[in-house]
Formats: sequence, C-alpha cells, structure tokens
Amino acid sequence: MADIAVINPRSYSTCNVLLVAPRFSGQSYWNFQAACELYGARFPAPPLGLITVAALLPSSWQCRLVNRNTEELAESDLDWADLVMTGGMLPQQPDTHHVIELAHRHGKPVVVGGPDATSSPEAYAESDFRVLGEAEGIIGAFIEAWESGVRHGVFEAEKFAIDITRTPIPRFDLLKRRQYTYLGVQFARGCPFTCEFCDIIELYGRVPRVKTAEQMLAELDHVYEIGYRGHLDFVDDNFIGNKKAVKAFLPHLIAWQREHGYPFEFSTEASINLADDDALLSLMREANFFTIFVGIESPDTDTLVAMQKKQNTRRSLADGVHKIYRAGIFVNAGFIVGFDSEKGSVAEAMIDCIEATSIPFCTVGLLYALPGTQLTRRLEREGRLFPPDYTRRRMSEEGAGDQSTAGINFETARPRRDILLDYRTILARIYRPEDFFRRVRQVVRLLDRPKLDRSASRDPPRPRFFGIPKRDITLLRRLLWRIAVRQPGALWPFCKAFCECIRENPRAIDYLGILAALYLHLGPFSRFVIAAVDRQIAEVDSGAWQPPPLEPAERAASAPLPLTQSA
Ligand code: B12
Ligand code: SF4
Repeated sequence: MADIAVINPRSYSTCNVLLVAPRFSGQSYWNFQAACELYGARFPAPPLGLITVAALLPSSWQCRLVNRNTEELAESDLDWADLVMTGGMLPQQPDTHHVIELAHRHGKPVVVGGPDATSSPEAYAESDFRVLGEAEGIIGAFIEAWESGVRHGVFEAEKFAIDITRTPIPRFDLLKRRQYTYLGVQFARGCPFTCEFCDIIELYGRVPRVKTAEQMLAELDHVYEIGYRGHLDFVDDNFIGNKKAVKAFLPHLIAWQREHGYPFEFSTEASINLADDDALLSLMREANFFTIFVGIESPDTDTLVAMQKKQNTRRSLADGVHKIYRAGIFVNAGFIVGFDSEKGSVAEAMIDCIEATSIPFCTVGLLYALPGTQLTRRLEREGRLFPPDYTRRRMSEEGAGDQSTAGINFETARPRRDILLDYRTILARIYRPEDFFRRVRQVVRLLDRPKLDRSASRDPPRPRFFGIPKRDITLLRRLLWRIAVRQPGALWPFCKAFCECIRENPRAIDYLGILAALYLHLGPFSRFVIAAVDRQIAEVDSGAWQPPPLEPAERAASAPLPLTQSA
C-alpha cells in the first residue's frame, strides 16, 4: 500500500481529473435552502472529502471540481476529463450512479470513493475503480496502477491506520466560495464512544487521530490567505474525542485568532461531556466557537444505555446545555425515535427534554440503520433489516433525503404506526413558531458571547450605517421580508425575540439572526416531513404498507460480531 506522503517523486504523466460532488437526493434537514438564499449562497458546505482527494493527486494532474448541488455538470467538463472522480454519502448514491452513467456515455473512466462507497462497495459495482476508505492510505496505489495502464480495480485502505498528520491542505482553491455559507476543516477523525447506531466508529475508528497544531494553523493560514472570513466548521466526528490533544491545540488556535483579529468563528460536533470540563469550555469560548452539534438522541435512560450512549446518562441534560450557552456557545442537537427499548410513547418526554434544554434547532429523526454499524449487524442477525432497495426506492420515488423521511428501515419492536405518530407529534410541537422562538429567547437570554479583541485585524473596516454594519442591515431586511411573506405566523414571535435580544443581550443578536434564518428552512421542512409521515400512517392504517421481504436471520448470523464496550 502506498502512502501519499512518500509517493515516489518521479514525474507523473498528465491527467485531467474531473471531481464531481453528486447531488443530494430529496429534501433534508441539512440543505437549508431558504437560509442559503438569505445569505446569497447555493448550498451550505463544500465537499471537503473531494478537495482533500484533489490535494493528494500528483501536481502534474489538473483538477476541476463540479458540485452538482450548486451547478450543472456541463458536457464540456466531461469532454475535458481523462478521469472522473466522484462519491459521497448515502443520499448522494442515486446521483453518483447518474454521474457514472454520464461519464461512461462520454467514454470516461470513473473512480468512486468516499463514505458510502466504503460502507457499501457493492452498490457501485459499475464504476471502473473503487478506491475505498481514507484516501491518504490508498490513493498512491491507485495512482501507480493508473500510471501503469490499469483501468479497473478495487483499492482499499487499511482501516484506522492512516496518519492524518500527513494529510495535505485540501484544495480550497478549487471551490467557488460564494456558493457556500461556510467552509469546513478537519482536526480529528474517529470517536472513543460506542453508540450502536453510529457508523463513524466503523469508518474512522475508536481512537481519535488528530492533526498537529502547525498543520492545522497552516490550513487556517491558507483559508485566510485565499480571502475567506467568517464561519468555519470543524467537521470532526467528536471534536473533544481526544481531550488531551484538543486542549493542547486550542491555545495555538486562540493565539492565531488573536493575531489575525478573529477572522473566523467556529462550529463543530461534540459529546455532551464537554459540559463537565470547565477548562475545555473556556478554551473553546476563547477560540470563538459559537455553536456545537450534540447527539442527545433520547431522554430515556434505558434507551441510552441500550444504544451504548452512556455518556448521556447520569446527568441533567438541561444543566449541561445551559452551561454551554453560558460559555457563549449555542447548542444544536440530534434526537432519534424508533429504538427497540422504547417502552411506549416517547413523544411527551422528548418534547419536555427539548423544552427543558431550550435547544431551538433539533434534528429529530427516525432511527436509520446505516450500513456497517453494530445496529445493522444486530438487525441482520435478528432477520429484521430491510434490504438496501427499500431505501433506494424511498430516495428515488418519495424524495427521502435523510433519516427524517428514509428512517426505520427495519422491522420495529413496537408498532410502526406508534413510532410514526410519536415522530409527527414531536415535529408538530417543536417547530410551531411560538415554541421555536420561545426556545430562541431562552438561548438569547443565556448566551454569554465573549467580547473579542479584533484590533489586530488587517481587513478594511466594514461599511456602517449609524454604527451598524451595512451587511447586517441588509440581512435583517431580507430576513424580515422572508419571514413576513413565507412564514407570517413566525413574524410576531421573531419580533418579540428580536426586541428582547436588543434590550437584554445585544451581543447575541447575530446568533438570533442565524437561528431565525434556520427557521426559514425548518418551519416548511417540518411541515413537509409531517405530511410524508401522515401518508405513511395512512398507508399503515389502510394496509397498503407492507414490509419488504426480509433477509432470513440464519444467513445473516455469520455477520461479524458487534464491537464490544472495551476501548
Ligand atoms: C460534515 C458532515 C456532514 C455535513 C455536510 C457537509 C457537506 N460537505 O455537504 C452535514 C451536516 C450537512 C451532513 C449531513 C448528513 N450526513 Co454527514 N457527515 C459529515 C462528516 C461529519 C464530515 C464530512 C467531512 O467533511 N469529512 C472530512 C473528509 C476529509 O473525510 P471524507 O469525506 O470521509 O473523505 C475521505 C475519504 O472518505 C475519501 N474520499 C471522500 N470522497 C472521495 C471520493 C473519491 C473519488 C475517493 C477516491 C476518495 C474519497 O478520501 C477522503 C480523505 O481521506 C462525516 C463524517 C466524517 N468524519 O467524515 C459525516 C457523514 C459523511 N455523514 C453521514 C450521513 C449519513 C449524513 C446524513 C445522511 C445524515 C446525518 N448524519 O445527519 C446527512 C444527509 C445530508 C443531506 N441529505 O443533505 C455519514 C455517511 C454514511 C454513508 N454510508 O454514506 C457520515 C460518514 C457519518 C455520519 N453518520 O454522519 N454531514
Ligand atoms: S458520540 Fe457520536 S460520533 Fe461518537 S460513537 Fe456516539 S454517535 Fe458516534
């Protein structure tokens, strides 16, 4: 297996590589279409995986990136290419097939890679090459094979063994930055926990691997030098997975931010035990983290224990979340309905938990057994897992784009109808405008944003009108207009929250704006999901819904055993 950092310095031929980010299918919590429009963008985030792959290719190979979520793939791009590289997540699978077909029609060979191809390589059998796993560990072998004239093959990286301190700076220069609301960077891969439904630990391992501080700062320097300012997301699976390493890195990040006058504000994913660590919280505050995504999953302790998410038990979630607010960081959270251990309705308990923690943006989803997880292996052994075609059909026929509409791809323990009913009850309540903005008001009251010293900034001062940045005035005007026209029911709750924020905590105003912009997507999206779930309930009631034929339990009994709790 070749390691990219030691790729033979011999000269390579030339090759025109067309990197194509496939379109996400259907509707999703995550496309934030209305919020993107508000900021003048086309899609939330760029494909970091593909631009990392581009950085691993020989410098004599020319790269061009087309993101089908933001632009069309032109015939001329395909004509230009010698090789097409594509791949992404499960909801990108249908479009990846489309891209392969288009490329083949133009006589161009295709390399597929990325998380979905790694989890389900059999789904991409028609591609010419499958380059699986973390590209740093295998792309060298592919390049050598390509150079020697090989035109088909499967290349697989050794799992969890890639030294990411040798990962190059992603090719941010390939992006049309204005198409996105934020950019992503990565500090760590992997997570030490063992949640049963999680594919992170299967793809990236349970020992978080981190980049060096110098490497990370070089990446920030690069993003800064190409002129980007604003929101940067650390896409880490669990930013605090290796607390020692992150605590060693954050002082460097803080110093870098100070020296540059705080050009970036950060978001990331972290486990709730962040709230237990005052030192870490204050370092993240100082570095200018403004939001984190936390997997809360369920308010029910037995369910958390059964899913092996013990880090969320033995604690007051509300106290933990509010403590994070007081550190100046607002919390978004994931919740899941449909676990076997749910003894009866979970709707009221989940709504109470969301209210008590006062988290405005909650991705409440239906449990989805992702390929390669402990959950999938258990359901297979029990003969309860629906075949992959079930999800493919829902993606292509019903516009399912994530776990909210594609969810429960298995025979449930309690009646399917009850789970669906719980789900629609929760969505209908938490995304009522008055409920959403009540939680926003609570955040705005608690959010203690730091006062940042921007004196070292080398950027020209932003144009202002009566002391207020002109851009903020434009955004507020657009936001008000959109709420009034598209979601009139949210206008008064928003205005109340706005006035309260100006009066009590003006430093939180930007974040109120962000949450309100998210609501432009979440309000209509929750109604879209409720309508889809209502259709599913009606199908169950009428008997039209029938589970697909299941794999017999005996065949799956030979599947690998699940991970144990040990590290
Ligand atoms: C950031 C992120 C998002 C962002 C999107 C970012 C974007 N650009 O659009 C958001 C929050 C929107 C998101 C949403 C979802 N996500 Co997501 N996401 C991630 C996360 C945390 C980081 C992605 C990233 O940038 N990684 C950094 C890059 C460097 O790593 P990488 O992409 O793996 O790339 C490496 C290799 O895979 C490979 N590679 C990648 N592409 C290619 C292409 C070729 C040709 C080759 C050769 C190699 C190759 O080389 C790279 C370098 O080693 C990953 C987990 C992870 N650690 O990667 C999950 C992950 C990709 N998401 C996943 C899922 C399931 C989803 C959702 C469907 C559900 C969910 N988790 O909520 C939604 C659906 C989105 C939608 N419908 O719009 C799964 C995918 C599983 C699968 N089998 O496909 C992952 C793996 C984990 C998870 N459960 O969240 N996600
Ligand atoms: S804490 Fe998050 S990333 Fe870690 S195993 Fe659990 S679900 Fe996966």
